[in-house]
Amino acid sequence: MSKAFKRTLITSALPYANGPVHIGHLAGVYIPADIYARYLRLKGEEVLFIGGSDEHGVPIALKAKAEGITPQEVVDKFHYIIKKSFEEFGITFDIYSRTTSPTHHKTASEFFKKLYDKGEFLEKTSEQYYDPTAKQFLADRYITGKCPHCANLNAYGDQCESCGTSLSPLDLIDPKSAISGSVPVLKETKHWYLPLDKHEPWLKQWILEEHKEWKPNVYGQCKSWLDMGLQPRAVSRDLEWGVPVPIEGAQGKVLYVWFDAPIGYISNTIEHSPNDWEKWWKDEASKIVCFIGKDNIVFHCIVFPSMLKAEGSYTLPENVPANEFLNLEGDKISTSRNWAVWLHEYLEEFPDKQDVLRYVLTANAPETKDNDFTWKDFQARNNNELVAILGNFVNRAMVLTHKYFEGKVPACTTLNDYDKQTLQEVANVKLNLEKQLNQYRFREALKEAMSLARIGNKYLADTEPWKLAKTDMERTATVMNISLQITANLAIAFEPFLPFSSTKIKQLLNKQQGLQWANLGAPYLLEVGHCINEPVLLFEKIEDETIATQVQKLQDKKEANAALSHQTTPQKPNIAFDDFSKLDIRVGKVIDCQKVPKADKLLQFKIDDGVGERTIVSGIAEHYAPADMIGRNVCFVANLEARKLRGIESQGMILSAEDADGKLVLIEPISEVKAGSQVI
Ligand code: B3M
Ligand code: ZN
Repeated sequence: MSKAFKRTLITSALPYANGPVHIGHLAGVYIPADIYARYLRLKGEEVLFIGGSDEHGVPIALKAKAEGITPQEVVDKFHYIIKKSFEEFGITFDIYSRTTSPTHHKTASEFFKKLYDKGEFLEKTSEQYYDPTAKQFLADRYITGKCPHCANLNAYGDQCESCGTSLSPLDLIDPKSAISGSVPVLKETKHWYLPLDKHEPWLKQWILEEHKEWKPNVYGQCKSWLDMGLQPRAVSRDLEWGVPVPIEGAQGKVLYVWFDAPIGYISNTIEHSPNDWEKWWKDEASKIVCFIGKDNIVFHCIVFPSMLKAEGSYTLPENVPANEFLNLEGDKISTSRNWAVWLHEYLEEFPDKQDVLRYVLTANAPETKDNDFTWKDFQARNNNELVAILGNFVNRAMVLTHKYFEGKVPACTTLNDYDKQTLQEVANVKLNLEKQLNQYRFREALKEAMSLARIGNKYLADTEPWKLAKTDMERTATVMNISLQITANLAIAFEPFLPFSSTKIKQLLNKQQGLQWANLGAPYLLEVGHCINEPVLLFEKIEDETIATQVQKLQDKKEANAALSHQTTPQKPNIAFDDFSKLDIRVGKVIDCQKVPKADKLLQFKIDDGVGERTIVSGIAEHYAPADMIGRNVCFVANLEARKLRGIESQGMILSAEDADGKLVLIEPISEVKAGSQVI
């Protein structure tokens, strides 16, 4: 922990370029990484902050196939959308590149080759599913079938997205190739494996003994992997899309996406600093910190370090501050179910409110456990914290200075004990803030920054300069000087968290220089006589209607999802009782039933409706045999306008229930009732 480092390399997980980024990405990885990078830069430290898109892997290839475009077209589309979102939210990557870049292909390829030449891989032949029609091996994701746990018919060979169970392709019932639909066969194929079992002893020492300071969620997950014992992991795949395996006889094989993606951190460093990239990766004095989400822990703490160790010339990560997951209104965020608040959509609805989201996602960050984002909490934190505490204090300091001192910083003459105590509290914030930031506790750190605004508010409330100004201008001047010094301190303290607001405070104060981290806590940031600008509100209240709109939008998404997955059809809008009473539903007895010629779905019924016979054509031929219908009591809409189906006039509609899979079941009274009885 107490190692002295000269510089810090910050990496953040490379998001898959198969969809835009959402609040979960921001909260879990990019905001904490950005806060850390900004903090270190503000301290004047040497920092390199690496980002980029992860553009390989089966889901991208699969998406391309489904949309009839190339994988390159898929990633081209999303790479730029993602990159733009990050820029808009002020994520200060020094480079945001991509794993389809030539530099990355070269770097990943050479990395593999070096390990291969050093004999660091095992070569193994095993049986894997092969599509005889498409003539290719099938990655786990390319095989679908019935889930053995929940009977979902569209489970993948690696996971059932319906019940969340991890699967292997051999678990699937009735497997099918997602490429051709044909039944796959088992066939032998050769792959290269990283023998993690061989790396286990040093990994245990390195993580369990030497990195006890890692966050408990990270340490705990590593420990349980290590306790279970590690197995060799394949680092190649039979696939067209990716970095080709750079050895003879490996046609049709690429590096496994989880082998090439972390090398992306290295490639992007090379792309950024081609001449001195090695100082970031190969000098013990560089501290490497990897920000990721919890599903990536094993790859960053066990697989990637083993790759680096096997290569031999790299430094290992010093810390991997992984976050847990952020849920949305009580449900897991999901790209495929469109259950997310997308960053580009947020900005359309809340233009210029990047900092509000940055604030809420930090204050509620899933640092130690999964957390929930709700629009109500978003509103409450904006209105009760940003507006009422931070914005309110800054505004009062500005307005009162204009009111009593024509917008000039007044002189601070004599400090009384209360002033001194307040300034001491202001000075104390720095240490507390640093302590939290150094331990990657960004929620707590944000609370510390906020405590500075609370100190300011309390100071104004206790000293009441609006009353003092009536009798004692000298004292008023001191109070306003101190209040403005606190405002300048806020610009520093919030810079890592709320960069846009920090810039605004600096503009309000008309002060761009001298607000580095080193000065945080100082009571002399603004010199006497300095002119400040006109007050402008930093934050605005978010009204109930705005929040109701967002909640409704999510509700609509939920209903659309339910309709899509056939789980429940969304309920139709309410109708008046009068509308309902217009329906005349009756019980009828089936006298005769025939198939309608040349119509697969239709049955022609003859029904005793209590007063006579009527003909009704119904689309249930796939569910019932005509002979089984005779003598049954059915319910039918009696007053539906007659219409012709296949030339037969249908005088009503027979009612049935439809289940999630489209199966139709006739509605029948539970005991005998006279034909013609009304259903009420
Ligand atoms: N693309 C998974 C993810 O986005 C993966 C991270 C790669 S980091 C090297 O969660
Ligand atoms: Zn399942």
